[in-house]
Parts: sequence; C-alpha cells; structure tokens
Amino acid sequence: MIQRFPQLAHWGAFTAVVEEGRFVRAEPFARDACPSPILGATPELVYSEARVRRPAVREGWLRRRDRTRTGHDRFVEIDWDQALDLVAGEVARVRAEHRHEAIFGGSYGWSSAGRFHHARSQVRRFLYSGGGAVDQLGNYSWGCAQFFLPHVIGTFAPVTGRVTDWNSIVGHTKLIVAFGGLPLKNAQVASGGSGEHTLEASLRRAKAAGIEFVVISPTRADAPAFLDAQWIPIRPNTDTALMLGIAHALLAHNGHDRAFLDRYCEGWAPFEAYLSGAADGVAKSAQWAEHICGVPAAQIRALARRLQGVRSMLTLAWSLQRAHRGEQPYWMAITLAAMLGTIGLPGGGFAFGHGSIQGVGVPRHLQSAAPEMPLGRNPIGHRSIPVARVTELLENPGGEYDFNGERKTFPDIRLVYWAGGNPFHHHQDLNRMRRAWQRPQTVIVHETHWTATAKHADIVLPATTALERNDIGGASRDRYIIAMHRAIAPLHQARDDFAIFRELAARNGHETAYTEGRDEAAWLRFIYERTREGNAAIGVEQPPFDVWWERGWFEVPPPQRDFVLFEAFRADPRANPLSTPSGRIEITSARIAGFGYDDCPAHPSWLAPVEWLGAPVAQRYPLHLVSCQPGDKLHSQGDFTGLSRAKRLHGREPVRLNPADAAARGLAAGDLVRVYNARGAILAAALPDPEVVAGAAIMATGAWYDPADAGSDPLERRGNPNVLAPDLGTSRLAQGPSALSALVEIERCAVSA
Ligand SMILES: Nc1nc2c(c(=O)[nH]1)N[C@H]1C(S)=C(S)[C@@H](COP(=O)(O)OP(=O)(O)OC[C@H]3O[C@@H](n4cnc5c(=O)[nH]c(N)nc54)[C@H](O)[C@@H]3O)O[C@H]1N2
Ligand SMILES: Nc1nc2c(c(=O)[nH]1)N[C@H]1C(S)=C(S)[C@@H](COP(=O)(O)OP(=O)(O)OC[C@H]3O[C@@H](n4cnc5c(=O)[nH]c(N)nc54)[C@H](O)[C@@H]3O)O[C@H]1N2
Ligand SMILES: [Mo]
Repeated sequence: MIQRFPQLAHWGAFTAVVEEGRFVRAEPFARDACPSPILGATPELVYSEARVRRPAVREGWLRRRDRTRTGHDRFVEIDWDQALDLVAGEVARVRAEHRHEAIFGGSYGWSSAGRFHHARSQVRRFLYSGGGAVDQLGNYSWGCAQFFLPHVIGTFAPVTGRVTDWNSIVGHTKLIVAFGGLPLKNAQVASGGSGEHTLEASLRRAKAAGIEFVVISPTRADAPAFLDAQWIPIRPNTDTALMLGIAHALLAHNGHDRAFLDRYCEGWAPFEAYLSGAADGVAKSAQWAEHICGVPAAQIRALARRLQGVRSMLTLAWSLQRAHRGEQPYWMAITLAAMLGTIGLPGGGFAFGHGSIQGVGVPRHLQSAAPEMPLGRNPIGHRSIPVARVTELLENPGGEYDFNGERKTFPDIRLVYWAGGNPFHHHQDLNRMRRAWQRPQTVIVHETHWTATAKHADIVLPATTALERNDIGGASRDRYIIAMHRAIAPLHQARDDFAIFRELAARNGHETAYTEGRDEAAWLRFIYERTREGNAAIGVEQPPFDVWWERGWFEVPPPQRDFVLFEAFRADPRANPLSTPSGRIEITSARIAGFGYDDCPAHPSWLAPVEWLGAPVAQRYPLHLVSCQPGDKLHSQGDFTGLSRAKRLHGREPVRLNPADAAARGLAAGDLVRVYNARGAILAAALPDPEVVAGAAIMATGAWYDPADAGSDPLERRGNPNVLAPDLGTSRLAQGPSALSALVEIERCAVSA
C-alpha cells in the first residue's frame, strides 16, 4: 500500500511517500520550483543506524555519578519508566538543593520545523512551568546584530528578514553590493521551513531587470555564476576597513549626501573626523584600507564612484557579524548607506541576509501571523545568559561579565538539559567546552540521533522525528502554513518530546501548567486558530482547521504594496521617528559611548579582530579559517547521509584554500591534512581552489565532533572547525559568537587516525 502525507522540514515542504509503513521518498511540495536536494536524504536521516533506540544512561554516572564525560563512555539501556523516574528525580533534586538557577535549559538549537513539537520550545516550557531555568538570549545566527542594531536604528527587525523586498529591488535598484555574497546553498533552508525556495528566481528577475552585482567575499563561490557578478576577493573580517575606504573616497569627492545626513542621522561630525583622520591623525583612505583588506586602492575608489548617485542596495551576509567585533561591519554599512542617501528609497539602502537564508526580502504582509508555540514565562528570566557564553557559564560560576550596558553574574549550574540542539557541533572551542562540560553534576539530552552531544550526556532519551508525529509548520519569513501528518509509527522506542515532558511534569507535580490541559490535537488546533485570528485581522481568511488539515497547506497571499525599509521614516522623520534615543539613525551613539566599552566605541571604527591575517599570531597560524554553512545538510543534521558523504574527499571534510597556499605547503587535492592552532587539531582533506582568496581556508560546519581519545586535547577526526574557532564574545556590548575569527595552520598528515 502507498500512502502520501504532507510534511515539512527546515529544508522545505514535501510529501512523504510511505510504502507498506515505510517512508521511502520525500517528494517536493507542488508549489516549490526549486526544491533542495537535502530532501532526498530525509529517509536516510529517519532510518539511520545512528538513531537513539532506547533510553540510555552513561554507566559511570549511573554507578558512581562520575562526571568525566569523554564521548567514549559506555551507556546502559534502561526502560522508559526507570528513565523517567531518574530524570524527574534529578530535576527535582537539583531544584530542591540548589534552586532553579542551578538548571541550564537554554538548549539552543534548530530542532525540527514543526512548531508544536519543536524540542527547544518544549524543553523550555517544561522547565519554565516547573519553576524556571537559566536560558540563552539571542542566537548564533545574528545574535550580535540583535543586541547591537537597536542602539543604531531602533530595531533589529531587518536582520530577521524584514528588509526592502525583492519586488522593490527588481523595480528600482541598479547596483547590488553583497558583502558575503548571495550563495544559493544557504537559501535551501529556513527556520520553520518554507513552501517555496525563491532566492534563485528573485536573483534571476533582478539580473533580467539589468541590475549589476558586486560580490565581496573570500570566495567567488558566494556569487552564483548566472549573476555575472564582479567578484572582489577580500581578506576575512576586514569588510569594515573596505567600507571605510569607500566612505573616505566619497568624502574626498564630496560624494556624500549631506542633506540626508543632516536630516536623518545623529552624530555625523565625530565620525567624519575619524574618517578624515582629523580625530586620530589616520585618514581612512582607500590606500589605508588596501593594507588591511587586500583590495587594491584603485578598486576601492572605483567602487565608490560606481555607488555615487546610483540606486544601490548594500546587503551583508549574517556571517559578517558572526565574527570578533562583528558590530562594526553592520554599523559601517548603515553609515555608508546613509552617506549615499539611499535609505528609505525603493530598492535602496542597506539590508542583511539576502543570501543567508530562504525568505529574506520575500514579499509578505508585515503583520501576517505564522504558527508559534507559546513558551510561557520563565520565572528566572533575568538569569539568562547571552547564547554563546555557555562555556564561560559552566567554567565560571559567580563570575562577572558585561552585556549590553549591564554587569551580570553567571549562575552556578548543576544540571544541563538539552533537547533539539547540538552544542558539540555549534559552539566554539569545543575542546575547551568539553572540559567545562565535566563540571555539572548531571547532563540530560533528548536526541533523535547519537550525536556528540548525546555521547557527552549522562541520560539520553530517544525522541521521534517529525515524520513520526502530527504538527503544524511555517516560518515567520514564509507565506505558507503547512500541515504535518504523522507518516510512520515511532521508530524503536522513540517518544515525542512533548510526551516525555508531560510524563516528567506529572511526576514533578506541574503537568497542567506544562500542558495547559491540551494534548497534541488540541495544541495543533490552538496554534492554528491563533494564526487564523491574526490573519483575519489583516483581511486574510484561513479555512477552518479541518479543511486546512485535509488540504495540507494554506498560502497567505502576497501583499499589494512593496515593502521599503524605513520608507515612513524617510517620508516624515518627525512623525515616524526611529526608536533610538535621538529618533534618528545613530552614526554616533551617546548611549553606546556611555557604556564605556573600548571594544565598541561611539561610532563605527576599524577594530582589529583578535585573530585575522594582520594579527601577530598570524606569524604562527597564517591562514584565516572561514567556517560557513554546509551546502549538503542543515548544520550537523544528517552528517552521515550519502549526500553529505559525497561532498567529502577520500572520506574527509574538504578544506578549500588558494592554490598558492596549497603549493607552499606541498599539498595536492585530496591530501590528508591536519588543520590546527593552539586550541586543537582536526583532520581534513586539502582542496586547492583558485576561487578562494589567498590566506583563507574555507570549511563547512556540520561534521560531528569526533575526539580520537578521552584526553583533554584530542585530535578531532571528522573535520569539525569549531575545535579551532575561538570562544569569545564579539564585544562586551553584544557578546555574540566570534566563530569566524580563527587563524590556523595546515600541514600534510602522513598517517590516518
Ligand atoms: N564555526 C561555526 N559554528 C557555527 C556556525 C558557523 O557559521 N561557524 N553557525 C552557527 C549557527 S548560525 C547555528 S544556527 C548553529 C546550529 O547549531 P544547532 O542548531 O545545534 O545544529 P543542528 O545540527 O541543527 O542541531 C539540532 C539537533 O536537534 C536534533 N533534533 C532534530 N529534531 C529533533 C526533535 O524533534 N527532538 C529532539 N530532541 N532533537 C531533535 C538533531 O538531531 C540535531 O542534533 O551552529 C552555529 N555554529
Ligand atoms: N544549506 C544550508 N543552508 C543554511 C544553513 C545550513 O546549515 N545549511 N544554516 C542556516 C542558518 S542557521 C544560518 S544562521 C544562515 C547563515 O547565513 P550566513 O551567515 O550568511 O552563512 P555562511 O555560510 O556562514 O556565510 C556566508 C558567506 O559569507 C562569506 N564570508 C565569511 N566571512 C566573511 C567575511 O569576513 N567577509 C565577507 N565579505 N564574507 C565572508 C563566506 O564565504 C560564506 O560563504 O544559513 C542558513 N542556511
Ligand atoms: Mo543560524
């Protein structure tokens, strides 16, 4: 018998084809003109040998509460009732002995696309309803921008995808300058999935409309060939210097829009003094910039001339702020767009993330409602940490740190609860995190698969995948609301995260607070009805739940009007001020100056990152490691699938580097190499590539952390670049992750580990 079920993953909507009870194929959603190849790997993901089959407890912890979590430990399988008693008991014990703030439940991670069974939402609901837990603020994607942008433009909405839309761009823009490029690989994915994949079509429309493209990136691969873009290779983490060079060239020719700066911006004068060199004796000229970013001064001046008087869109990949001092390139891009006077005009100004994820700039009603699972209130929300400070939290209980103008203290964590994320994939300086990970008394993980995080836990509970349960899906950047029908029975002994938490909450006396009296079916109706009400308010009529469920999807129609970021502000800045202290764009921010942070001064500045090609440590580690998103999977999900394996060279993750850098090290394509720095070493395969700027080494994230031994500084064998990336905040202001500021050396490795 063949059955077909509507379903959704972060990599797209699909029909799950089930033959004799087995999910055999993911067929792309009929509306999707450009489905992701990752769909093809979905059955393999579900039926993987790596699935967690039964509840399991680490033997050392079970016998003697041992905390040396090495990733090489033996696990004992137990039955569900025992496991639930054990977990409920540990949570209750830690709450009683050490209070709620001894539980770390931020559980960062993408989990599944379904919004109800979204594991990270469920774990936080469970912990909040039981008294609260230490949470994580912001995200690894654009956590730096989230806390920084409100000071400058009064909101962080543009980095969530609310940017001048593609219709406006196609209709009005003449020149798109993309820092970090517009790589199609990244638009396969949206948080909460997508009904259609539209980036390629939008770019083709833009190209057909005659728009010219300039792509500034360490690799040409960030510019799809059909764009015929000018590629300006740049040293990683130096975009701020390049933009300062452009700004200086504009200033030199009086090419900046003084009227715009006067009317719409605060604090141009102090910045102008910095730019010209009047303030510090250093003119931020094209020549000055060339020495930092490696782009020839003549090319910088030419780009400034091209931008002058033309309707331009400056769009920056999120990656630029996932780096040490990541605040600066964003601030500088806003300043440059202000100098050009294009902000608030159709197709003009600045934007973030057009090439970072599906959905950015997709025409969509601003007020339309996407399905969302309410989290409830965290009674100890004030104890939350910035998302990427997790290792420090574990290392340094009671330690003080700065964050966005506040002085805060790390709580003393005894229990870590993680569901729906893979910190041993996503966090930086993994060997250091692994050492800190030995401090808590108990680590509990719900996982579908035996990831490195599961292997470093004490208790592992097997979770179902989206195919094994009913759900409702849809992304805040997407126009579709997708019904997700349970297509197969749960595999092995897996249970839904919701069902697990419900049992635990019952044991600990807060079941009703957790479930609010609803089961799965009631929650799906509740979430759907909330979107129905929300969309009714903007005149969009959704069908009743049962009609939608039967049909499998609903499309919120596109709006009639183009969206132009800051259009109203431009039309009347007094009537529609920004939510900044001055009501205007803050090129100089008195509030930021008031924080007194030397790592984020009053106006955009070139601040050398801790590691970059001009740093002193580049003598020892002369290559800048760029760890970007993988084209063949979502983060670490499905690192074992055929699609993912096919991208490897001789079974190893490729590290792409300029042929001259490869030759200098005697490396040929496919050579087994050690990529290393003071933080650790990983194995990879060399891949000389003329489309990579000299001095850069590019690796995808996603490889499962695989320490060769139980020691404190193991060789990592699978090629996880986070062994090498530094773990420190972008600045004291935003405390975002600095994953993209890592220097390394590469050498041929004779023997395979
Ligand atoms: N060096 C470097 N590091 C980075 C980045 C970078 O650019 N460079 N990017 C960062 C970014 S932007 C992000 S978003 C993070 C991503 O980091 P993560 O979101 O942690 O990565 P995923 O691999 O998606 O982890 C999700 C986990 O949830 C599990 N899972 C899926 N469905 C379910 C479910 O229903 N229930 C349960 N219990 N588990 C489930 C999956 O098996 C998987 O292990 O990585 C960050 N790390
Ligand atoms: N297929 C797939 N798509 C994804 C994801 C995935 O796991 N798989 N993850 C999704 C998630 S969670 C997120 S947050 C987004 C992230 O979106 P981004 O942060 O935009 O993605 P990255 O691939 O890390 O970086 C984009 C490009 O920036 C370039 N770059 C890196 N450093 C610099 C620099 O200093 N200067 C300049 N000019 N360019 C630089 C790199 O060459 C890289 O290809 O991707 C999303 N899309
Ligand atoms: Mo992300």
